[in-house]
Amino acid sequence: MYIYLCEFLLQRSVRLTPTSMLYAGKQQDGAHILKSAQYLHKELPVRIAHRIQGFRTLPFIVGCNSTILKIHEMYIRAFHILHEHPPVTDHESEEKYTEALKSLLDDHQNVVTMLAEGFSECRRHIKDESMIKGFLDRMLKSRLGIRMLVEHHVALHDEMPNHVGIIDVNFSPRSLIERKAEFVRHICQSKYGFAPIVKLNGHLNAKFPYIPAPLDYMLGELLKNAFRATTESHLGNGNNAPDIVITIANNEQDFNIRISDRGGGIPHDIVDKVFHYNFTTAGESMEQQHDNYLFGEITSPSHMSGDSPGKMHGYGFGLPIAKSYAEFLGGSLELQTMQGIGTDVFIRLRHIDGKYDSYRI
Ligand code: ADP
Ligand code: K
Ligand code: MG
Repeated sequence: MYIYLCEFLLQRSVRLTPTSMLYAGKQQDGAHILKSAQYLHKELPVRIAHRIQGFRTLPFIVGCNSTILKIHEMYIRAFHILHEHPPVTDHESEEKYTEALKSLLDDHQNVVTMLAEGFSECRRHIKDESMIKGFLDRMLKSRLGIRMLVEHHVALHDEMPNHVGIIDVNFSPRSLIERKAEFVRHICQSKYGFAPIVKLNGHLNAKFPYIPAPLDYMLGELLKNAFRATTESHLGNGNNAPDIVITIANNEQDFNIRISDRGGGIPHDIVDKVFHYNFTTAGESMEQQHDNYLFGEITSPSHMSGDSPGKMHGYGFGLPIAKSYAEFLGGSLELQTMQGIGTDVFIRLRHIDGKYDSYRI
């Protein structure tokens, strides 16, 4: 095993631009699907070998944690399945390969939750915060990239209107935000008996090609935070809960989303820690103890991120994951808070329409 892992670690990963995925012409005979499968057949073992290597370099105390060990084994299994899979040469072998990919997507669905659980169990033994951050950032970005490629390949088989694989050629940030806000609002309402209203402004009519899934996930995390802060700072005074205001700004190069809440802001003594993996204030107050519906069971309609965001609350993974996804997508996530008033989160994301450099998946 070790020997042929090394061989893959030496190979260079070939990363694609979303633009090349968008314009990789569609052929009637399905040749584009065959080509996509052949690319994955070569590429995925290389990427997975690097993940396995990452697990091997974790400090002993972390690597021995039973949950972390389980994920490590899942990656070894995926490596074997994909590496030993016969080459894709025709329609029939492509179908078999795609079936194997689909079942791996399912098997790995909960990896983020498992990572959050595993690290929450063992990270108190680790003094070196940057080591953990380095491992998790690499792990989560790489996993996102792999899932985007595989989901894209699977989606190339479907004929979704306005879509090329996972790319929505007519993406509207407004409709995604509205859908997501409605979703979180509804759950908040049924839990607390009230929920703030979400107002949108800015470039509401903006439409452009984009891959919505990772953004869908990020918005879910950020909205959960904004709803939680707003409701918890207005308990017993729900009718006066201030709106959450979201602004969309679109330009040639990128687009920005600002989420402004008036949920009281983030206290001085913790503001430097909110981007640390596993840092959370959940569970501190009574309200939060029984609140595992709003922040405990939200299931994202997107399966791109592959985890049940429901279980994410309380693990303190929301902000650091959203930031690392934004960076993977050629952008950034920044937060500004005014203690006593509220918090603004800014997401900046690169376009993928090919007019400017984008990112590679
Ligand atoms: P979690 O939501 O699981 O606690 P996050 O990484 O999403 O993890 O957030 C970490 C912490 O940052 C939260 O527990 C909360 O204390 C604080 N926080 C995040 N967003 C906000 C916000 N909009 N207003 C106030 N506090 C926030
Ligand atoms: K956190
Ligand atoms: Mg959160």
